[in-house]
Amino acid sequence: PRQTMAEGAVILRGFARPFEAELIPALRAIVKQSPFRHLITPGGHRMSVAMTNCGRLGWVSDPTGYRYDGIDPESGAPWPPMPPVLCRLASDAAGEAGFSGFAPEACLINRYVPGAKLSLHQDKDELDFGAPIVSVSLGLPATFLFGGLKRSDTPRRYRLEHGDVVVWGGASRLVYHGVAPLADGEHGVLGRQRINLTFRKVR
Ligand code: MD5
Ligand code: FE
Repeated sequence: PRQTMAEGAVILRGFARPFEAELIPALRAIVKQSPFRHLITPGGHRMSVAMTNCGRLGWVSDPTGYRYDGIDPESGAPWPPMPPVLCRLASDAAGEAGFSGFAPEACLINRYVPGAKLSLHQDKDELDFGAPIVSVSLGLPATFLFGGLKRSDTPRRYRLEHGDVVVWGGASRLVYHGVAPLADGEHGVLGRQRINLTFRKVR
């Protein structure tokens, strides 16, 4: 079942479920090589969401700014390569939403524990706004906040559950968005956390 949030923003409910058996072991292997860490924003705040990456480029934040980098600053080595199952999931979902041929360069992996949140922001560190962003929700459900092109636009709230995939393209690519503080709970497969995968073409 497909639901439209706005022009260019499509929720594919449960789209990742058929990939789950392959997806979760692949994520465990990535996190072994490049563990989750809490990044510091340029403003000096420690993010409540923990992050890691896979693929040729990874998103990092430190007191000097935000950027995409081929090297994990913690290990000094390249990020783990993107496993084929992740690439296939992202490309199939993009195709389903009308963006055929999506080949992600970066996969940011966000981990939310109860109470963790992501404040309203725009994703604008990429050079190619023509490409969509594909987001995969796993584990505990979250309340996603979908605002407008101004920070002051009141966001609408959407519940995103295990296996839901959202494709953001076109007109909604630069919308302010965030995640409300995660409610406590226990997920059958992932336990007390939400994992979100965000696939992007960067340049
Ligand atoms: C999350 N992550 O649930 C979200 C999923 C991030 C982030 O926001 O930057 O890591 S991606 C949601 C998203 C991406 C691009 C555009 C829009 C939403 N949007 O226009 O609403 O951890
Ligand atoms: Fe974002």
